[in-house]
Amino acid sequence: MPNSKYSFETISMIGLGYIGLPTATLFASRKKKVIGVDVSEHAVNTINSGKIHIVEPELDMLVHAAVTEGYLRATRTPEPADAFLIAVPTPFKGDHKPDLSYIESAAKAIAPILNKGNLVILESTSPVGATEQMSAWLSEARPDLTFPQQAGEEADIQIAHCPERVLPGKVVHELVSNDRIIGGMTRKASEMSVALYKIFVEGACIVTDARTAEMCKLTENSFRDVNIAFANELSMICEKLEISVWELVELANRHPRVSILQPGAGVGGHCIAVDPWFIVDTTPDEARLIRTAREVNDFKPEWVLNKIKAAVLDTMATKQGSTISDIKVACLGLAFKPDIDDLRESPAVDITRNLAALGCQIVAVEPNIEVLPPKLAQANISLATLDEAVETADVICVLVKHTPFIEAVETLRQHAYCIDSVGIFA
Ligand code: SAJ
Repeated sequence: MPNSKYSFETISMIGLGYIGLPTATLFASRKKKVIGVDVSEHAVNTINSGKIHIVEPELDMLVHAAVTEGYLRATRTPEPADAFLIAVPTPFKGDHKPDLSYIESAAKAIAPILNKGNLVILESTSPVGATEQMSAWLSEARPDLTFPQQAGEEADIQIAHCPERVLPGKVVHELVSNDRIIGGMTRKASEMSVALYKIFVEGACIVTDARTAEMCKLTENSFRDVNIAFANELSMICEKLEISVWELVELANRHPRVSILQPGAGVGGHCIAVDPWFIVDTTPDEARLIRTAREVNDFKPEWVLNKIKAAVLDTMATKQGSTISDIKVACLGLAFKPDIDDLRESPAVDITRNLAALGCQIVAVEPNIEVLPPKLAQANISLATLDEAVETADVICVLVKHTPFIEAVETLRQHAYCIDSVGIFA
């Protein structure tokens, strides 16, 4: 039950992306007045017309209802509210150092309209200490108000870190049902945050401090990264030893306390390939396993590319008088994981682009998109159907385990040269 000590009539979400928009919409679906803020005019206009600018199951209907019923409105300029949630990107810079500039901009944008009694929650995945840093930025901008670092429980503005932890493709369901880590800078901030999330969260809201909450989110994604790296390393070992890694993983997982993940073409997306670096950056001497796992996973696309290159050279050798531009390679899958349309930081996109740079003809098959992304818009790459690709390609490489590829496994099996980086034949 929501804590009746605190009431939130107006909630503002800063950042209307993959996390911010679904979160804002769920508050609105519980009949709260929600003001969504985003720097993108396109995002703001799309949302205000009741549509969405991202792809996420179920979200379109919810946004449409929230906007037409008048509970959700988007704007580029922040407005006063009872609670502010910040869900902006936290990428890293070239040297793997976290880039907190979006958090800084968001803090500076809301500082002028903060009122005594407000709650500010940082949801963006952040390095340990970022919530305190955000509070310091707010305090600098508003010397007339007190913040937890000065006034603790009595502060005018309460601050917390409550990381999002939902799986792309299942965001709406997981936002409601997953347990939530609530890291207040004070006990009061945690209490207020629990009351706020309980408006729509059905999972448990577990209270800790802000630094532990920050580390918890980084730990979850590092855990997955390290485990995927183990699977990827095994795949490279098995290749040398002429053992099927897929069979090996299946057999080892028959042990009651073994649960190995799946090797693939590498780790993509905006989360798992980024967040472990935040731990490495703060504790470089201690985070040896976490760093190595990142390196193993970052190397995997190069390893897959080398396998495909070898197949291309082999094929050239069998086709008398052919040059590299005569060889057609079918790249099956471009998304960063199965059955989604998201190509962000996708190893499959990088492999495809690097293959094209060799000079071969590429037919890319990605059932979840209609046009090639700008990164792949070049003369020797075309988008094709699976049937076209299988019919014409000299070499096929399966880069993503999309369902339509699994369904076509028997056809793929008959092709003379098919490189399987995701275990489609297992
Ligand atoms: N992958 C493998 N083998 C596997 C599992 C995944 O190679 O066995 C690859 C995928 O193909 C993909 C990458 O790893 O390229 C990441 O995919 P994912 O499904 O593991 O994770 P994301 O990035 O979609 O979402 C993760 C989730 N974190 C955890 O599962 C610990 C999600 O709960 C987080 O909210 C999200 O990161 C985030 O926003 O941080």
